[in-house]
Amino acid sequence: MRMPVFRRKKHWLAALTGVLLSSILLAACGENSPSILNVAGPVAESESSLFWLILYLALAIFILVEGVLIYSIFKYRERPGTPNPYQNHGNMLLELVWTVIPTVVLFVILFFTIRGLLQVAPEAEPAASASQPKIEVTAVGHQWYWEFYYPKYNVTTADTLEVPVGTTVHVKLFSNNVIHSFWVPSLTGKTDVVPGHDNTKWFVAQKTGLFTGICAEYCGTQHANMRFNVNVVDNSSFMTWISGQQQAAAAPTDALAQKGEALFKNQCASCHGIVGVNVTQFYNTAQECTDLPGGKANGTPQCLIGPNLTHFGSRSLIAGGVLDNNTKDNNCDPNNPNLMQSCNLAKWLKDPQAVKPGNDMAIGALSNAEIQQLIAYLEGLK
Ligand code: HEC
Ligand SMILES: [Cu+2]
Repeated sequence: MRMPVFRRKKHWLAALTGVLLSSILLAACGENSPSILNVAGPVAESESSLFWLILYLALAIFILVEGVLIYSIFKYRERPGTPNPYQNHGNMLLELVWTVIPTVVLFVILFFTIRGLLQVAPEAEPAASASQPKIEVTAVGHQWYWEFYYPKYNVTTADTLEVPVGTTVHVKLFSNNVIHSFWVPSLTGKTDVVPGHDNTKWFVAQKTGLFTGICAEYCGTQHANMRFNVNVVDNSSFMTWISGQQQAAAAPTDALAQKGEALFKNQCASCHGIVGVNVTQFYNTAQECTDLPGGKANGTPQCLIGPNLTHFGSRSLIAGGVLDNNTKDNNCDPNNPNLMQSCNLAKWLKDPQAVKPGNDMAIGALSNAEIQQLIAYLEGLK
């Protein structure tokens, strides 16, 4: 009896599977999508080349094996009266061939994997030179946002890591709470941020633009909202940005913002620092806020639990990327009659627990007028 090899229904299933699989691949192709295939630096390049190598090898083997299989199914299918085929069980040559070929393939993959490991290892970090000094940054994993401290410039920021293009960035990873994992798919692989064990990593961004960073280790309920941006800019923009960030917060001039500052001192200064208002300078959390002797506990002026807000108005994300700041459709003009609906900071201040349930910003309810004053103040801190 002849078996129909493909039934209509199976045909459709195969087509559907193909479409679904290709949509997974294509989903990684959007601009700015956090993917190792969206390469913007040597570490990601090494990772993605290994991915493609393994994919192409697997594809070649798949096509070969399936080709022979399908060919055999048609060519040698049972017909009425065909005798039993030749039995080659125990054929030494065949056994050897199909043991040796996979071994060789796996050794090829092993070779390129080890090469990749060496390419991204801490030892492979490009050396600094007089013309190309490194940027040193300490990335501090909080629950649930990233803080970035530049020891050389004594600058602290949150949610956005600003770096110059073509420069080696040496990142020290610090946590004084739980284990996080620092990952910027387009630029560099994942490295755990372990309390009591400071890992380091490095990357070089080869093109300017905004790249998404992610916490890649489950670290509590809002783990998924612990994103950050890496903003890669040219050298002179970076230096301009640094000198702006080094300044203390500008004293507000208009009445609304002045009320906002007073409110901040009253209700927010126990968790947030603003240089020139409730703290005198930026500080190195990784050095000062440890459990070691000389370290300070959360709540002391150096170790406040919330992000430093000195230049909040210049940042692009709010609270680990749960909301955008500074986008076009985000209208935070304090005189805008629709402020409560159109400004993301208003949504955050109205009810931070609704926006990001479980986060550590526990505050009493603020009136719309108070929120308006705080927005006038905080968005003005450029
Ligand atoms: C009990 C401590 C606490 C108090 C009080 C507090 N905050 Fe926060 N705030 C936090 C924490 C923690 C975060 C980060 C939350 C997260 O991302 O998970 C935060 C985040 C923010 C952010 C986002 C900053 C960024 O860079 O992402 C703003 C803006 C902010 N708070 C404003 C305020 C204002 C204004 C007040 C006073 C009305 C206030 N906070 C009071 C703890 C506090
Ligand atoms: Cu985390």
